[in-house]
Amino acid sequence: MFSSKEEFKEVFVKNLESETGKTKDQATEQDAYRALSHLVRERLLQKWKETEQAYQTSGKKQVYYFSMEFLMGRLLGNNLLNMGVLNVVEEGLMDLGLTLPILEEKEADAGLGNGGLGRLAACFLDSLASLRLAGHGVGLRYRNGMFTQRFVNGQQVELPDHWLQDGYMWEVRRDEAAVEVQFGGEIESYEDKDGDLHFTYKNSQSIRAVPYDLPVVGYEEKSVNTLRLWSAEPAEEDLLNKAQIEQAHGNFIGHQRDLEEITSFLYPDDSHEEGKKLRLKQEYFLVSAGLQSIIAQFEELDLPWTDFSERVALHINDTHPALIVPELMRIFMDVKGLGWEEAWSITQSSVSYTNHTTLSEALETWPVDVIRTLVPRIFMIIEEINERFCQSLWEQDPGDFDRIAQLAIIADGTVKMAHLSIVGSHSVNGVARLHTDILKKREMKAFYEAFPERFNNKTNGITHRRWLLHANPSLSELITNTVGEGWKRQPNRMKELLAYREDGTFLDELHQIKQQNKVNLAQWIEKDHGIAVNPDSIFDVHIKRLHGYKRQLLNALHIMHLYNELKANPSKEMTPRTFIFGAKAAPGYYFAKKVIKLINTIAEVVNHDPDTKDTIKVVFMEDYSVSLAEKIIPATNVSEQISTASKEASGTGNMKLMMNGALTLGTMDGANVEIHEAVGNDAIYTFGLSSEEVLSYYQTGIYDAMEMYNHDKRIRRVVDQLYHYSPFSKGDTTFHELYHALITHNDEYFLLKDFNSYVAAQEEISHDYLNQRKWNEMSLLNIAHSGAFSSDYTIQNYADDIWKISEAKMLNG
Ligand code: 26V
Repeated sequence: MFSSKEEFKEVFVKNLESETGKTKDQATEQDAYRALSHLVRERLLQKWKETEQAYQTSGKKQVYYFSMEFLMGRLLGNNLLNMGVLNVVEEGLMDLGLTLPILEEKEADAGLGNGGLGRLAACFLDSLASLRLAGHGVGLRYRNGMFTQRFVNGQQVELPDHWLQDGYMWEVRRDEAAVEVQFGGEIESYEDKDGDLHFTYKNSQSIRAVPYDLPVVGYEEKSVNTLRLWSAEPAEEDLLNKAQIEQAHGNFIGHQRDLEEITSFLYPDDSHEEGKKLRLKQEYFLVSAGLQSIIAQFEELDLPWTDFSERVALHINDTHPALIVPELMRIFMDVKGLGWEEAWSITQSSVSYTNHTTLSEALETWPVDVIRTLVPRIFMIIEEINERFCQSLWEQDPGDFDRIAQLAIIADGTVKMAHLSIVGSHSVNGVARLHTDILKKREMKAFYEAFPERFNNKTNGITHRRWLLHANPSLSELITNTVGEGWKRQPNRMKELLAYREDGTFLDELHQIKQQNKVNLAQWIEKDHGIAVNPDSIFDVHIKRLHGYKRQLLNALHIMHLYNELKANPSKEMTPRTFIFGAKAAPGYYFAKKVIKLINTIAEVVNHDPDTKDTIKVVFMEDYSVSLAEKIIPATNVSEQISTASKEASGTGNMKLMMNGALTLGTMDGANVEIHEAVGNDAIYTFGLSSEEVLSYYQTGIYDAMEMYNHDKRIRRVVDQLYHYSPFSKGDTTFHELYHALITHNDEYFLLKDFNSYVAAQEEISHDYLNQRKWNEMSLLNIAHSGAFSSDYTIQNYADDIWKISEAKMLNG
């Protein structure tokens, strides 16, 4: 579109003026953002169409990644980058007195996800498009994304996220592709003249599902894939039958609102199963609408149903879209007239499933009654799947009732969504080596023994385009100047940087870049939070959802400990630190909210105490999001990945921070294990119990938190500061729950057990940081080895092993 800066400027100004009716100088930054996005969007439309045609005509298999969450963040900057026009645009805008980053800030951050699972889905879309793989996202267009977080009095307050308020530039509504989804009612069956049973709905409620498509631009604009987000609206026939509805429901508007409610908000808790009917409605709505449109597309090819799984792969991101299995069966049997056996074989060979957590409280189960009333036909099919599955287990092992009870899909009046997902698919994967091992050896052992060939590992990854090229342009430039352009397409080639590990000039440059990023973040913190932080201090960063197992409280206890040490001896030598937090707590997660309050309280105390304020600073950044992460990560020295071993399935923030030259301070959990292996023992700080030890403590129940408290003065001091009078509690009972979690409830996440080894690792960091040469070298090792964690490799592995898809050739080269 813009082969030169001058051309860009001309088109841009013309666009801006004709769109707004203002002169260039009258236009606001918001106007400029919109005009620029419009230009980009126009150009994309063409490429998008070409990609779609190429996929259809090439006869290649297409993957549909079903996910309740896509945490996309902002798109303008990334689109410009992937289209290869970032520099031209940036320079052109500069000539016009505008700065691209400021315009980028005008875009709403599409926060349609909670955390790791949703952001992973977004990284995967970026990799699919960049590898020219025909893979698309299928999700929901929540009118309210992840809530906006504010702190009032140090406490989290949630505000709705009206991200669509000013209109969203990147979506295209596709009325022509709308479908209807049925809920409730009764099922009637009848036999046809051949004696075949048929099922029809009576009195069901029909809801219109309208897709909004977002273009997903691949690097160098090789292909433009699609993220299709479904929105719930009243069905057309409802509008025609207004009078009848008024009679039946009393209130037409209210009834319409009920229907639209399905896509009104994202459930904001990713750690506790909610069990709300509306959530199940969302899940079925996603699955049914998504499948209907995929099947309609397949039918355009005029192929026999037996070819379905050669043309279509359906992936379920965690169990949330698990109803894909019975819904596909329903469509094949009730609508397309296939028999059970055939429908089942196609279903199983099309569907694959990723597990993202072993936390039992997050595993989905639905009461039988809820499913039966909401989607009666689906429930019948689940029952039949269960029946046949249990029968097959019996045939394999007659008389082993225990095994059947353990593996059954329906048990104790609930449907186990993980079991349904495993039984209905041909592939089950975990998201890091350790996680997959735990699934095989423990959580899903019986399933693994029954179907070993289904289980495989796919360690998570992150897109180096957003998290390095876009978020950290100066580091990217240094890498390119040092090893050439190759790493952009083959991120593993960042390893070529290893040749510079003893090159003083290179290490200095690396240091300068980190330093400048820290200065930039410090300015942001000062502006946004009114806190002055020292860019020469260690930037120690803990950014992720707030959860007991992620142990933000352990970090907080360590800061309290440092405070105590400094107060006892104000002249104590201590490397200055800035502790930076970003985290949202689920609105109903009482403990997590208390941890936020505690950290904000600690910040108040240490940031103002004359004995500590020049050595330690604490900043809890409000409203953590994708775009905030992009600001923090390039400026980080220490990456806190301190989950209780065995609990964090993978983690992906660990990879983003590593890629930007931070050193990991972590437990041997999730993908930390693989990061440790990649960088070697000397460029990472590990501490704490191993996953084996943790799991064995849970089994034996011999851990005694009270003993840790009784026998360790430092531990007792910080724990007591939560309960008794202290600068933090001020004699209040605010933090009593935290004390109880640690002592009365025996410290479920082993904070006290790991406290000393954590403090020791932190001391080592403080010591090592003083040797800047050594630190920079370790930082380099992390960057150099981070390419292995690009989601391009992860996606290539999914494509080869699970989906069996290969690169599509575009029409025009
Ligand atoms: C559960 C629920 C329960 C019902 C309400 C909404 C909701 C939303 C999400 C979840 C599942 C959360 C599982 C999850 O996010 N796992 C994370 O997945 C990351 C990507 O694989 C991984 O890096 C993290 O370690 C893992 O915790």
